[in-house]
Amino acid sequence: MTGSNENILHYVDGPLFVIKLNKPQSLNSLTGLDYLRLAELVDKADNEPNTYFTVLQSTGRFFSSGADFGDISSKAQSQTNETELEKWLTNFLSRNVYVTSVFNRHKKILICCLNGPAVGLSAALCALCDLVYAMNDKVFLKYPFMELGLVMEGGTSVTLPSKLSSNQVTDTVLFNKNMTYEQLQGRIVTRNYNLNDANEFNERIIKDLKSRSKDIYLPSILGVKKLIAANYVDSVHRANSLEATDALSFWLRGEPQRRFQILKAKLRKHKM
Ligand code: CO8
Repeated sequence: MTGSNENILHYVDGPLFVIKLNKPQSLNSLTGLDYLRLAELVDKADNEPNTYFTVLQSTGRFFSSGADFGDISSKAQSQTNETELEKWLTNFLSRNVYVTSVFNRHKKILICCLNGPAVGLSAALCALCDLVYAMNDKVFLKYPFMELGLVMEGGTSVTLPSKLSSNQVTDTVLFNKNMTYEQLQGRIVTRNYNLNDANEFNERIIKDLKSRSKDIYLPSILGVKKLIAANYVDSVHRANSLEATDALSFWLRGEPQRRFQILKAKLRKHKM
């Protein structure tokens, strides 16, 4: 499996396959390899015969601050024999398309436990989950694609307008606003635990899911997932391909790399 075991932990507990981001010191920013490892674990959960719920959890004050700006800057500066097209096909397009499609085709119930904000591609993956639980009303999702010289990605051109109002999404994404708990409540976030401690929040969810799953015939829930997913899976696959190929032209202009470098140099940070 790709990447370090320490950055993303996982374990199986009865019908649950729990995946936990474990880089709180960088607010759970993820390198290209971390995103690949996350996708591999999600796929592993899909292939575990006794898994019905794939639970994404995290640590510290953010669920995830998105793509690691240091990683992208070092890829941008690396001197290789590759053309820019080859470099960004590998480091952007193929990874983004793969990670997004692994989430989109997942057959188990995908649950995102927001202990804090999620940004960028990680926030896009959150919008691909079937259930999203919030630790409290301070959580938000942020899609700073405009500020980074990018376009929508991770299926968000379909998932966000289908879950929220289309004009609200346009306003939020175009002007780099946070998607607040008030906007997410009942649309993306399905339950608020009203807690302040990430460990307690994570443990409560595991306990709740185990207790709730005792009373249901588990194979039926996969049948429900399959039927609901039939409404959107193809649209997200199509959007994933369009989004990534459109974004590639921005990478070839060099604008995202320039803006990630500014973040890395700490000359600027997103308004929260
Ligand atoms: N990458 C690397 N390190 C990060 C990141 C990140 N994305 N976010 C935070 N950190 C680090 C900070 O550098 C800091 O480290 P240190 O303590 O060593 O200085 C630590 O985490 C804490 O961060 P802050 O001090 O900045 O915490 P604040 O609460 O003041 O600010 C923010 C939080 C506003 C989230 C701020 O950290 C920020 O703006 N981060 C950048 C977020 C971002 O733009 N992410 C990328 C989103 S776009 C995306 O995900 C799609 C990219 C597609 C390419 C994928 C290729 C595979």
